[in-house]
Amino acid sequence: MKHIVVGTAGHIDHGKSALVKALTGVDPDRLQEERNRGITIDLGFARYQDGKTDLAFVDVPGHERFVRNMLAGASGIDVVLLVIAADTSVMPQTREHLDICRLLGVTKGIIAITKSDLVDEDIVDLVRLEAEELVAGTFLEQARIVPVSSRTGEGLPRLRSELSGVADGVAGRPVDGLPRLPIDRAFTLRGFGTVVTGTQVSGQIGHDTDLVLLPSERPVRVRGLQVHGEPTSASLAGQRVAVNLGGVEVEDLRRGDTLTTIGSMLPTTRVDCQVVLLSSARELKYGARVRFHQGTTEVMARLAIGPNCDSLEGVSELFPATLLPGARTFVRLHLERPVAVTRDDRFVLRTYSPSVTVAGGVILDPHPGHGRLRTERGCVRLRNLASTKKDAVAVIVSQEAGQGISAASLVPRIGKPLKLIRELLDILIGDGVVCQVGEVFVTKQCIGDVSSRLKDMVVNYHRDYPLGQGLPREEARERLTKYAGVELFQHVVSQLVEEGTFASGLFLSAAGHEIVLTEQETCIKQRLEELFLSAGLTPPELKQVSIDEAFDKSSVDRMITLLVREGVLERLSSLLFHSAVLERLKNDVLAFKKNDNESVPLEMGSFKERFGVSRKYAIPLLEYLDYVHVTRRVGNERIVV
Ligand SMILES: Nc1nc2c(ncn2[C@@H]2O[C@H](COP(=O)(O)OP(=O)(O)OP(=O)(O)O)[C@@H](O)[C@H]2O)c(=O)[nH]1
Ligand SMILES: [Mg+2]
Repeated sequence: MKHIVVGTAGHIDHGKSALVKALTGVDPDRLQEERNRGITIDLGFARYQDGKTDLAFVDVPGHERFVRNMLAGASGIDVVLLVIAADTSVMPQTREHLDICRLLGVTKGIIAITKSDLVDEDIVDLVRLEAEELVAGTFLEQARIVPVSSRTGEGLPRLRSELSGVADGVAGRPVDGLPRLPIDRAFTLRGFGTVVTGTQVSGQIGHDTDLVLLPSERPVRVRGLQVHGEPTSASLAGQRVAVNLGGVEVEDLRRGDTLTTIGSMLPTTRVDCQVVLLSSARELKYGARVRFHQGTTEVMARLAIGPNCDSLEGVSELFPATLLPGARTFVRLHLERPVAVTRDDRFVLRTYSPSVTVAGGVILDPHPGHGRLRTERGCVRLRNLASTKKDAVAVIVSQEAGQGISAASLVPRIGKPLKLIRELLDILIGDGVVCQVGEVFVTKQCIGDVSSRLKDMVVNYHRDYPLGQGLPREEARERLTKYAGVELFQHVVSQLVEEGTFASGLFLSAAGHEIVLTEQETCIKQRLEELFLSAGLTPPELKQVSIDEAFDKSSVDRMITLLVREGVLERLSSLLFHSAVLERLKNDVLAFKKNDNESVPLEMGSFKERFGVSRKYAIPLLEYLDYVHVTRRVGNERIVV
């Protein structure tokens, strides 16, 4: 069974509801108020089957005050049934509804000239001409025009057959997309609880699926499902769906909410998009407050105008101050309430007051950040976003810079399932544009940028600290926080070590970097070594180290640091010893043991006496011997082990 959603469109009182009733046998005007007043206020639903096709009808109100309801119904339809009454012909909402269908990207439809029983054939022909003129240049240009009378039934069989013909040409929607149902109605059904309905935009929703309501991000569970009025275990894209929900009260739901799976979409208050202003509309100024209609949502928005989509000539044209009729322009919409939208979503803009449909567009990035729009860079970004999905992924990855972005986080940005995102990332990796670093993806350019920053930092370090052993990793990472997340930083360091640019080690230093000493420094170093060697176990205190008045203190200190780093000198608490001296001490102490393997006691007193040192030296030296496992403390005693 093929499922098609047909939406009515047309001016008030032109016979839309009567036609739906004549076709389906069901009166779509279900509200008492609608029946009393004889007008449609809110969406109505009906259906009939024709062979293997199930046609679901969404009947919309024609009254100009209820265009917002019309918009909620028109989103998600496959075919529009544009209704024009033979006795009054084309009227304002005929035009507005047609504009809306165009802006929402509806591609198929039929024109019904209703109330044909009220006029003679000449008038029908005149209305046909006016209809043709109206739809010239639109998606309905080639549409069939069928005169009908809901009162006499004339023309209905032909209309049914034309509808089936159009339905045959409707391509099935992909069911492997993200599950998504914009809610157009929510009510309580006795014995069931909360029920919501809508036209499913994409994907599949199954029984017992855990879903999330957006923008509230409230988790809910599917307790039951109906498609076109029949119970089912799963609903698919393109179907009219009723979902019995667990975990939510009807008061917590409203038209415009979206039902989707966790992680598929995120609420947003800022979107970058491409819009086109209707040729019939007045220009829209920068900052204008407009009504944003997407799916079944309506929210107020402010317009920030970006670059013109098409023109490259002249800066004033590239960054227009107003949206001009007919022009395609990139804009950023600042929404006054969070909504669940994603890339490729079509929307309609209406002026605030009076409410008139003026523009439509498509979303390019549902989470654009704060990057500038009206710059050359902003322009390049938007053009790439408007290009292929692959280019859009590359733009978003580059926007996340050194922090990178995971494949899962790209899902709500691109509005496509993880599998497709991974495929796009693989292509970008193959193209050499993007790299995977741990869990995240970053552009190759960004890696190159971090890498050259790091190399510069190390070069500068060696210049500023010629005797330094290298830039501490942690310091480098902190200084690069703005440019690289932890994962990227580690990646770049390993890469630089691997390719032989950096030496491996705790500190970051250029491979092959050698410490070059001045003649004076070499001399100081040598003299220091001699001094500590000859001082043996009783070296001078650090403060008192003096080799020659001629040498400045800081050079001496630097050479001491260098000798310590090279392992020539060893620091034992506040004293420095030559390593050869300590080595000799170790051997001398071990020699106490002679040949037997028994432990020999070693007391402070005997140590002082044997090595001729005072307590000041004996304490650190004995602790050192413990440390290197030559001696061991047992209670208050110390033994040679
Ligand atoms: N003579 C005649 N009257 C019709 C026909 N179709 C509708 N009507 C009458 O036209 C009036 C309006 O019809 P509706 O079907 O409610 O019009 P609508 O387009 O749904 O109006 P809204 O939903 O309010 O925009 C009703 O009184 C209908 O009985 C028709 O084919 N012939
Ligand atoms: Mg109606």
